[in-house]
Amino acid sequence: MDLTPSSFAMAVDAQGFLEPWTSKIERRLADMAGMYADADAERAAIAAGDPLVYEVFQHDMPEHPGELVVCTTRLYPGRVGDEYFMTKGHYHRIRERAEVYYGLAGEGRLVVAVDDRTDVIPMRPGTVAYVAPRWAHRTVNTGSEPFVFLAVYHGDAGHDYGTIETEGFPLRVVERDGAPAVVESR
Ligand code: S6P
Ligand code: ZN
Repeated sequence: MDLTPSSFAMAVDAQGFLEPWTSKIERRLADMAGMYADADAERAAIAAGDPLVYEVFQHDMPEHPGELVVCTTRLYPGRVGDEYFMTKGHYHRIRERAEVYYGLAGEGRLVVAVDDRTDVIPMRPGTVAYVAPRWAHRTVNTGSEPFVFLAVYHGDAGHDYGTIETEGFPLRVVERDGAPAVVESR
């Protein structure tokens, strides 16, 4: 592995299109089936066309702790029942790996959890959010436009989705009387 990579520049626009990117992830609702509280609404939305929930453009780097991966997420507006579109959410596989998010467009929430602690961080363009080591993190689009943000994390961090798939997140962000509200997961 080349541990002395070239220094270089990337470009990102306000819609989160990153150049150059080396991998792209598209997640449709069926790719995260079982994560929304309203299973009937989730099934109906998948049957009705399985909407694109989010895309990630990433510039991959060697899996080395000294490297930094840069990526952008475009999380589309929408709901499943009363629950806003969200990312799957994950822990980093190496738990002691932090991450920085920078809001580019739209509005949303960064929901974080560790042990019995939780926090919900509002994000809008210009917000710099710090995800501390060990905290699970998930983003939620509470607006009517794509919620777009840039993320930077260590090359060796990896992703643990399985723990969230099994245990879920302790909080959900839902629409109540036309506004976002945070409720405990049952
Ligand atoms: C990576 C970082 C983000 C997410 C992306 C999608 O560590 O936290 O780039 O990967 O927002 O979310 P998820 O939970 O499907 O990876
Ligand atoms: Zn992460």
